[in-house]
Amino acid sequence: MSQTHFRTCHLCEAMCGLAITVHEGQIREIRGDPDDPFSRGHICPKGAAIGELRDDPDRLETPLIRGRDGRLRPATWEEALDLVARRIGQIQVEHGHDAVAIYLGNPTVHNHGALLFSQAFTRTLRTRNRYDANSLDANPRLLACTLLYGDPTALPVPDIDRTDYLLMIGANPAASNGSLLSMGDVKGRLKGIKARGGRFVVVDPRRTETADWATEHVFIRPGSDTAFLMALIHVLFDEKRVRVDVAVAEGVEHVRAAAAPYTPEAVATLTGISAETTRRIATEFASSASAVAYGRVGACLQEYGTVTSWAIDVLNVLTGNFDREGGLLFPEAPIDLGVLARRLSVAGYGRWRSRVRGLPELTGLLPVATLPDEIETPGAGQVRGLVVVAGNPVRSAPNSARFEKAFSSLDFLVCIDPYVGETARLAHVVLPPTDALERPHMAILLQSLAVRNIARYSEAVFPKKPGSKHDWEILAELGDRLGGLRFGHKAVDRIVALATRAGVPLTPERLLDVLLRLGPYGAGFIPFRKGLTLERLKADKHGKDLGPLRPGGRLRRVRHPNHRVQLAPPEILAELERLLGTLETPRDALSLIGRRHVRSNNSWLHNVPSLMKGKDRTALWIHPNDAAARGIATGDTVEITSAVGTVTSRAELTDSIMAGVVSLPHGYGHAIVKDTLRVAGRSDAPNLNALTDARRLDHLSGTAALNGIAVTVTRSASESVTA
Ligand SMILES: Nc1nc2c(c(=O)[nH]1)N[C@H]1C(S)=C(S)[C@@H](COP(=O)(O)OP(=O)(O)OC[C@H]3O[C@@H](n4cnc5c(=O)[nH]c(N)nc54)[C@H](O)[C@@H]3O)O[C@H]1N2
Ligand SMILES: Nc1nc2c(c(=O)[nH]1)N[C@H]1C(S)=C(S)[C@@H](COP(=O)(O)OP(=O)(O)OC[C@H]3O[C@@H](n4cnc5c(=O)[nH]c(N)nc54)[C@H](O)[C@@H]3O)O[C@H]1N2
Ligand code: SF4
Ligand SMILES: [Mo]
Repeated sequence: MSQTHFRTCHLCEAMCGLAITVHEGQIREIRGDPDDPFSRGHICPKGAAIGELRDDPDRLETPLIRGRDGRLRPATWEEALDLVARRIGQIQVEHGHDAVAIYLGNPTVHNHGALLFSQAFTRTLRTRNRYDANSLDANPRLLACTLLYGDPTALPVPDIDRTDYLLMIGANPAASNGSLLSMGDVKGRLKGIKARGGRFVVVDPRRTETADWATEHVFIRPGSDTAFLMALIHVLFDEKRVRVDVAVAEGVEHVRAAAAPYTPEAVATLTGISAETTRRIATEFASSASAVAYGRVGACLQEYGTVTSWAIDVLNVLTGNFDREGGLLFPEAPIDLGVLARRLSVAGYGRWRSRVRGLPELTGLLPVATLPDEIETPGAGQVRGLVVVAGNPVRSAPNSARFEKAFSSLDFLVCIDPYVGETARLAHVVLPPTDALERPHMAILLQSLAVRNIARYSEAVFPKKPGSKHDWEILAELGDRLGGLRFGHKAVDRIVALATRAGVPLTPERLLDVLLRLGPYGAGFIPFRKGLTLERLKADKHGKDLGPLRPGGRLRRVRHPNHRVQLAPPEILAELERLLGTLETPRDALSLIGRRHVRSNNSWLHNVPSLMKGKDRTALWIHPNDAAARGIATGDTVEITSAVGTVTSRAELTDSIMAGVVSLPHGYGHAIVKDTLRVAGRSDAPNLNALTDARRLDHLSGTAALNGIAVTVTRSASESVTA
């Protein structure tokens, strides 16, 4: 008998509805669910391959412990969990709480059990050395929103379905399927802009797959976006196109003054964009019936990432497109994470600083780029133990060699991970969780970033295998051994303790039910009252459409006095001063940027055979002029050298990349794990982060500037390619 399960895909932010047909315990077919109101039947190759992750023979089935011979050997859960708790306890007793650090990787975002329980586990450790993948990704935007709106969870999204003009800066949703912006059916939605007569302009050093759906593509030099955006803002003031209600925002005059020196002419050399193009884009943006600017990884992972993210939102506010249909809107998700974040004191910036480099915390987490400094620098608070939950910093963070060396020197490293990848390879203990299809799924975070208000909860497709544990169970059991999980909020912790004693222990599902009941569509705790509860949501197999985004979110989400947007935070103005001094900096070196492909996902989907098929997609892309100047032809082996390392790659000539810019895919460098990731290990693609530099950070947020790396590229004498 076959059965079809409907489920939200957990692999990326698009939240596609999948229809998974299972026959006798095996997946027979995976299709897009045409009845999913959000994704409308859309699916990508990763969603179709989701079952291969569960069946992967390299997936761990038992915990691993490093033996005296230095090898990882299978162990029982009791043995492994006891050991982890004992070692963490010992290190903290001897050296203090901060001597144990924790790093939360990207997949925790797509796993509500891990997301909620890692919050509690982090607090249980009572360490200030907490890090997450946002400091390799979204923190510039989170900080910009903290400064503008007073809350890192106040993240408005572009109203893609209704806008007349989309200005997209450093994002490639055709490959990534969107980020900090959840939009099922990405292609349909983005192509829809042009189809309804709107404009869609992509600003990117590469003419991307997304640019093919746009009405215009503009090349920009990596890292120069702030200058470009300030020039757009300059033109708005210059041409008297600023339309902002004083009740909505304050600081307009400071922005005017700050933008004054940034004439389109002054920034043209730095950006590579002609003054004429800059003026035209500003004018067209401001005169569209509605318009919205949006930026993502390309905008964030640069030295002025926070200012760039700020300027993007400022452009929206100054043109009257903030909190308005067709512009920027705050979603109303079924679970209000803002409330939770405030209760748990997540919201905040600079409340403490990292010990060695003095980098600020944001949302209670420190920039991971400095973790090796914290491990290698002696003194009180030196990190000696590390817990990695669903992360691979040895590939995802800048300067991999440094991470590898620092992690190898740890007294104790535990990874909660289904694979022995580049980071887990260095661990003393590896704790493997169940596969995603063996657990229920609710994309609680992404529903707060969606272009329509939606709610969806999916049941597990398969029962979990006997003796296996979900991520949250692993975290809960470790928490128990360390004296009990705690959220660090007195009332919450008391309720959890009382309930546990009464035989109702905390589970992700119980927490979801409470959060849904308390949310904006919730039933509360009054029996028979209308509204969402977990049970009721379960009945909606294809998900629940809660309607289009609505204006008015400013009053709910902006936390500054009178709900007014603060356009001119002093931190930002100071950065703009600093930037002014660099406008004339000559750039001789080639500038290296990363890229994503739809069949890949950060560093960990390369072990899926069907996704690795097809022609090689990992070459160094280089413009024909730059190649000619170096005697390089397509297929040649080249050496790429930065301030921190050298890698070899094949070269591929393409005019889809701007002259002066080269590109490598991010997330590779698997040759070193060829015995434990046997499919991924066959790829000889180099590791991009062997070249990135942990010293190059966005000043305000401490986020690694992983793009725009100065490199030299030379034709290699030898023909062998190594990772
Ligand atoms: N140069 C460069 N570097 C980058 C980027 C870039 O564009 N350029 N992008 C950055 C970005 S945006 C991000 S988000 C980071 C990501 O950085 P990380 O989160 O550190 O790395 P991932 O590659 O996502 O690795 C995820 C790990 O989690 C494991 N995993 C997968 N599913 C689960 C699960 O359900 N439970 C558990 N416990 N483990 C699981 C995988 O096996 C893998 O080891 O990388 C960043 N690094
Ligand atoms: N298939 C796939 N999907 C993914 C992922 C994946 O690895 N693979 N990763 C997921 C994650 S964790 C994230 S955060 C999102 C990221 O989602 P996106 O940000 O949409 O993805 P990227 O492909 O990194 O797009 C960044 C774009 O910025 C450009 N760029 C680089 N430097 C600059 C610059 O200085 N200025 C400008 N203007 N542009 C620049 C790049 O050429 C690239 O086109 O994708 C998510 N989805
Ligand atoms: S686009 Fe993202 S959510 Fe949709 S099927 Fe692909 S990986 Fe899954
Ligand atoms: Mo990311």
